[in-house]
Amino acid sequence: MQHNEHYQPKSRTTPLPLFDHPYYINIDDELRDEDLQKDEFSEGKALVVEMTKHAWKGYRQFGWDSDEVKPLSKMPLNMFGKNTLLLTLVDSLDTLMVMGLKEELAEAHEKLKELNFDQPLIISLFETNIRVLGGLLSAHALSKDELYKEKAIELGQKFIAAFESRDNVTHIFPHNWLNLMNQSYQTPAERQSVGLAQVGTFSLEFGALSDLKGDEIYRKKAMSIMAKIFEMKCKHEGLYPTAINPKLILQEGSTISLGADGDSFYEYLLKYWLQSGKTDETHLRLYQQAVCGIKKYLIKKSGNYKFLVKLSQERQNSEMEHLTCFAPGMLALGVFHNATDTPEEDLQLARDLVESCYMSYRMQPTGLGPERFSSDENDLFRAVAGQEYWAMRPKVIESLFVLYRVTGDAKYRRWGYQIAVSIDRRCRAKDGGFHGLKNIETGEPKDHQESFFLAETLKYLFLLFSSPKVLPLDQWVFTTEAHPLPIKV
Ligand code: DMJ
Repeated sequence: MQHNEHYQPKSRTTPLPLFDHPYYINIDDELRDEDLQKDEFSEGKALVVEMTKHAWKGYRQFGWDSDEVKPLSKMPLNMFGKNTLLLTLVDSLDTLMVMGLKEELAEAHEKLKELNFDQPLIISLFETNIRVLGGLLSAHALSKDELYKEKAIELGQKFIAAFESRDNVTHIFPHNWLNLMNQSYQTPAERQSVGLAQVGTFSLEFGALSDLKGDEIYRKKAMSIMAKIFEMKCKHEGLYPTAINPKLILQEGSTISLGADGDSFYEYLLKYWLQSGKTDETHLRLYQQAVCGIKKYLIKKSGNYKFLVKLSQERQNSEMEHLTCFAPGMLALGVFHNATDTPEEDLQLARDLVESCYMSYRMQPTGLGPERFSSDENDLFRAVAGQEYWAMRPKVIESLFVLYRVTGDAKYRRWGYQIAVSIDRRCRAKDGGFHGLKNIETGEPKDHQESFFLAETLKYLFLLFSSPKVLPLDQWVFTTEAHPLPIKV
């Protein structure tokens, strides 16, 4: 069967049994635990390196002067209007370095010299911070190449305007929309509230930029945002509403989630403590509280599985988001670094949650999971209506990577390999690049290769199959866009 032919799923009232669909890749029997548990799993690495070259080729051929690529129609795509920040190129630098793809890296380095931040481009501060600033900082940390440092400092300079309004009044929560010609923009909705993850995901990048530049201004900005959020009296033990009222008024029944709008705020509590060389006790304490809150309010048990769901109007929702699948990795990383005094419980929870995330892939005809899946006992792992798409996100693979590093359990590499093969078979565009899926049951393609597919999805797969000595977890901390930054000693 050709990869773009559409599979017609049987109608089903019960979950699809494993192995019962034409695309299922039966590699379980072919892979032995002894092979998977070798220092590196070379078969997996070789597959992912080839996939990365193919993804790069698609961008190189059809998206080179732009942010991303539509690999099926072979057209470029820009994220913020007409101009470009070369998103895929910058997001991929450290992936190319880690995989040793020298030719690709050399052409990226050359092209980067053309990147100009003095353009009338209205950018999302959040996205540009995690993808571009994070990408440059990490590329510099890995290579010590001055070009990456210069570009990071140049971009950081632009960010300061987001903390000022048009009349130059400084404020704590930055505007998300920023004109790179040094003007901040605030939408009416942003005046009402700011997204928790949107404003709470600067600490790692701004901390690293301050160290690089020898100027504390960035760290101070990030820390003052966090301090402001920490002032809120949270009703749910360490958990904050996903929409923060700038006056810090806690609204009854607000949504609490480790999915969209909440996720990386919690991730950065733990990771900023790590980046600080485990000196920032406030971030650690708040991470510990958040873990208690997660266990108390957000875990739902259904059949033999556990789910991390969201709370709306004080009630648990019955869906789990793909985005939330970063959380098992976060919990396991906390265990690795002795962040809480309940390591066994946390690791078991991480294991249970990552299994549900994996099952959300495994139960689909394409082997790739939906954006949101059901935790209802009669409907376990089924895609929620309207959420049947696979957006090329890394979150499940990211957690498999951390879980493998922390436990050495072969099954996490096995599951990752199944996913890698599914991506390769279902999402490869013939002449270069990979695409997402509009529907994980029918396999209908979405003509878009996300920059984070190279930055995160492929990098985490590669690291899952690599020796744990590559970017060891006690020396590097990964930003929410999977850009490794050094941990202070
Ligand atoms: C990435 O840009 C980052 O992982 C971010 O934290 C959330 N969205 C995408 C991938 O899902």
